[in-house]
Amino acid sequence: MPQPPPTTNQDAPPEVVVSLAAPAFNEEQAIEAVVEEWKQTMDHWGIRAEFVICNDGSTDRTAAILNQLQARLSQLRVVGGTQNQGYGHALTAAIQACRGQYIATIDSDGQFDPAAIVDFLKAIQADGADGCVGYRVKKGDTLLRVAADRCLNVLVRLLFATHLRDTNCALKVVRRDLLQSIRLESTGFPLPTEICIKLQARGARLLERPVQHRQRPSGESKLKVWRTGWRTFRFLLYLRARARLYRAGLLQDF
Ligand SMILES: Nc1nc2c(ncn2[C@@H]2O[C@H](COP(=O)(O)OP(=O)(O)OP(=O)(O)O)[C@@H](O)[C@H]2O)c(=O)[nH]1
Ligand SMILES: [Mg+2]
Repeated sequence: MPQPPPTTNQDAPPEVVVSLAAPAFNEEQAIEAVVEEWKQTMDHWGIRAEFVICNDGSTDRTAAILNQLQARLSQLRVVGGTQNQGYGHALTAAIQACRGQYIATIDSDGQFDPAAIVDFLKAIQADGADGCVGYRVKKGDTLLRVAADRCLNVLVRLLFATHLRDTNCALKVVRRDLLQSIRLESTGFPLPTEICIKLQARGARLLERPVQHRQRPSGESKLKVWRTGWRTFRFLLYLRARARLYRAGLLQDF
């Protein structure tokens, strides 16, 4: 069983090893089974975990289901308001509310097997790394989505000289103190990529592990490929400009 690392963070409850941080928007068909799967997996491996979900303005029964789940699962905390502010905004709110030694970012639609988090924690512990990021094998997506992700990874490598294979894979485990200290700006789908770029700029040592990616079991995708692609492109150029100013000493924070 992965043990918590030594921490200097006084406010960290030492008993929580990992906080699963996830956004949820209109996931009424999946959310209960997903949270149950998280709990069963963490219990099976004897890992003390908490689940932090940001639901911002779902128009279906997601909020009601989460309320019922919260009443019987003490590890579950739900954050977020009534106004929908986007994937990145929601995931950042969940990250900021986490209290475990590590934060595992994950989607709430059931596309990722939570057992991968156990695998990541073991790898981090064996290596002493700061975090571990997933790369999706046999991606459960359409050809267009797979192609778009490949283009994104090439672009990120060119602009930021990163060695990482799948920066926009939502599944990552990172030391909480490190992740919470990073200024995250993306309110949309580029957030997992922004996390990788900024961790790398901090000199974080990151491992990579393969993760299975299931097809969305139910509900609807919130990602519109062309719109997201264009917004991601603009955001990466903005980040690149900031990175240059930071390296030139003209910005205090990247
Ligand atoms: N709170 C919140 N969650 C969101 C928002 N947009 C997406 N999500 C959640 O973020 C996760 C990823 O969104 P998806 O639409 O599944 O995106 P994706 O996995 O790239 O797309 P698919 O593979 O088609 O499912 C899911 O758990 C969504 O419920 C949002 O605006 N607010
Ligand atoms: Mg999905």
